[in-house]
Amino acid sequence: MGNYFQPEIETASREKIIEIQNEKIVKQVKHVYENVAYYRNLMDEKGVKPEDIKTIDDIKKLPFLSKADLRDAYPYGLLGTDLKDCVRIQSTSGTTGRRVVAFYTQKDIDLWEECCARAIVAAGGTNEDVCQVCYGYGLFTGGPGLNGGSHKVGCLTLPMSSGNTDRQIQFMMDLGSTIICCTPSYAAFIGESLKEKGYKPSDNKLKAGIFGAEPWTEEMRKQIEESLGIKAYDIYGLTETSGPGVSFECEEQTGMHINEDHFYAEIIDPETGEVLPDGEVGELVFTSLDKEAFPLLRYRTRDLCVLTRKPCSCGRTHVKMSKPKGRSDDMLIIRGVNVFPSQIETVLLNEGYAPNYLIKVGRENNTDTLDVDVELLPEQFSDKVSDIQAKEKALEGAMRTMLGIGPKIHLVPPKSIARSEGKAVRVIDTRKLHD
Ligand code: DLL
Repeated sequence: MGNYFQPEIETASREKIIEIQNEKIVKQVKHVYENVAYYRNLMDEKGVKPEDIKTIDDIKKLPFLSKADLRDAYPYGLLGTDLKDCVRIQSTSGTTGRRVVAFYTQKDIDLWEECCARAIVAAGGTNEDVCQVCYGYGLFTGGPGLNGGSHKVGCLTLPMSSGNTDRQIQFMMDLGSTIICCTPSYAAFIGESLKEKGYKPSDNKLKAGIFGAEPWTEEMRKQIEESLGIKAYDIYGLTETSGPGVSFECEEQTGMHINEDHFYAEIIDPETGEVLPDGEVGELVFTSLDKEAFPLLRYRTRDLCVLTRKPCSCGRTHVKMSKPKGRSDDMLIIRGVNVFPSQIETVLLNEGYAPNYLIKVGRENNTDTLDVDVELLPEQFSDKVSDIQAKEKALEGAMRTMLGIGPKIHLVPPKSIARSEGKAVRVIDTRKLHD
């Protein structure tokens, strides 16, 4: 049995959870129908009235919301309260062509921070910890969310934000940080920088890391755990539903517990919209059960994963989601074959390379091309061309086995691929420019 931030709810019986969800969904649908004209219209088009929603199972009757709806309704169209009741916005970077602006009342922020506090406690956090938050602060939800959670747990919080890695390391060492929160790619970079400065993993006081905001593989977890000397926990969330803390890993690390008292999760077939049973891979859909200012119902995340309700040794009863395999829109279709960047990462780390790579997809003579730049570690570097070529061939073979198609591998010198301080950019797909 672990420690919990809110034991009554985190270990509540299934009956109790369903009772809470039944009660909240009725209230929430009424709130949305009365206050969000955009969604009221979608419900009217579907012929669904708030009275039709009597239990959480009735949620299937409601229409979905998608990124396209968010774009259409930008900026105020999905607001559920008066602006005077909102105290903050957060937003996404908009790098994938979408800019989401989410609104929060004070209550929304309190509940969000509680979700992050649950994640920190699940990773072993207490008020004796020093929690270094190096997710970006500002519009991105990572910094503010974990910062708020860390305060609620009572940790000494270091609001570092991302970047300035020398300063991160200095504070980590001087103030004895015990928990670090950042993207997994930045954690890998911090590990690399520590080593370069001559520190061993045992030289720092870190015990746990809370990493998310981008897909990362089990191989990457192992690599980070070794380089920092910690246990690495996954955390998931998205701006549309609040930010980090929608779900988080406990010590069992077999999936992330979804905070089911606040977020109702469904898995659907992305093609047909049909709800799939536990255990099947599909698109994750969330309903915010109690958000006031930005109350999205049946929001399609595009993240692909699996739900499981197997009992967990940590004592938490909330449903677990698997690590997202990637977003359905991150999946590359190359010469008809589905390729996830995470598969490429798995091969690279298994073959002894560092997680510094860049996937380049293009089109030549109407055929898709797949090239991967892979950075050599200093000890792998050789100035003999034949050595490098042999390594490239070996890696191409391993990739072909995993992916079903063979990419062209280019081994590049140490330090030649840009490091990430936030969400790593791992793929450049120039086909899109010509489509
Ligand atoms: O990335 C919120 C967050 C901040 C989560 C810090 C965890 C830690 P967005 O920028 O809106 O919000 O991006 C959300 O990132 O739909 C997933 O595709 C991806 N994502 C988030 N967490 C994970 C994770 C934040 N643990 C999008 N594993 C989501 C894989 C993740 N993908």
